[in-house]
Amino acid sequence: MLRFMSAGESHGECMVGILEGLPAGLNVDVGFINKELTRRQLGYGRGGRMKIEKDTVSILCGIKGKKTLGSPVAFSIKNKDFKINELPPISEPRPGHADLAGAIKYGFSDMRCVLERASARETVIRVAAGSICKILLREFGISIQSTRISVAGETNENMIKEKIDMARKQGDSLGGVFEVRAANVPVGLGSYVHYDRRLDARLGAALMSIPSIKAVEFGAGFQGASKPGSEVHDVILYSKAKGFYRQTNNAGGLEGGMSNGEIIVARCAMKPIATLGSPLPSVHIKTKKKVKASVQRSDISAVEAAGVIGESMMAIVIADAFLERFGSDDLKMIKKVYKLK
Ligand code: EPS
Repeated sequence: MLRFMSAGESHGECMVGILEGLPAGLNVDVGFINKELTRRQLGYGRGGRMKIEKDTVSILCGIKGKKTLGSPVAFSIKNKDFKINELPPISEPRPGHADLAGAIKYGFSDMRCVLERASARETVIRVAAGSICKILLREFGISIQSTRISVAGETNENMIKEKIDMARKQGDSLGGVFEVRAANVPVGLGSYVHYDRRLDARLGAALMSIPSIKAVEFGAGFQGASKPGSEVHDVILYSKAKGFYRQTNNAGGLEGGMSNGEIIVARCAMKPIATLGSPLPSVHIKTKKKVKASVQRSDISAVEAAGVIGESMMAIVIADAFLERFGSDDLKMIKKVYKLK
């Protein structure tokens, strides 16, 4: 089993992660991890923090030379904007953010204590872990990519920029939709035997866990619900060169909780970021008086970056399911088993 955990606050000293369950003998290309971290920082509409940070990973444990040892891999990313103890307290919860529920849950009156960990800064560690999983998956020809489909319902690049500029001027924020695709995934990852083994359930949970994601669909998703079965199910074909394959991919590469060999296609809906330059009404956490929600430095829109995070979450889940199916100790052995599949 591949396990992943992170720790770190947005303005703390650093973000740290542990990825456990990788096979021994995997060559970890730190340059590739750093490229992925840079991709997470990009996209029109990102905020001021991205001008401060230049995220780069330090591998702390689990690697000798450049190769994994089979032991847990630990890594860290420094926060240049390390100032957690100098930042002022926050008493005006932002609608749409973890602020209020988090403060009630943990008994804080200063919501700084919530937002520091609830911040999407944490996703930097997911991308570091996900890129290590991508390195593993590419040994087997599996690749994962994302595209931003729309921002605030708009698909044209220039119009998207205009919408983001307008939102910035008006102190607003914008959500959108991105798609993540995994190609060359072998048949049979996941299982139909229990809810928690289903690959679609595992992918769904991983993608839903990305901050601001409010909906995930696979393949034809919601559209499939309004069509007859004869128009939705993917006809099975066979050729010597391809083996079994499908005429269409409405299932998004997933049938019965398993990969079916077609491209896995997930689409995620991201709500607009909760921090607004022109804040919504709220209630002061102590006085209970009407106030405006707090305004923090933030992004206007981060749909492209969320796509990169989506790739990482997909990579972690697919790597886990892959190791489950083909073995997980020694990369050489896994390659032998994989050839026999
Ligand atoms: C982010 C870091 C944060 C935010 C953003 C994403 O940094 P700061 O709070 O210092 O500006 O820019 O997080 C949010 C929008 C949020 O609501 O949490 C990052 O590294 O991705």
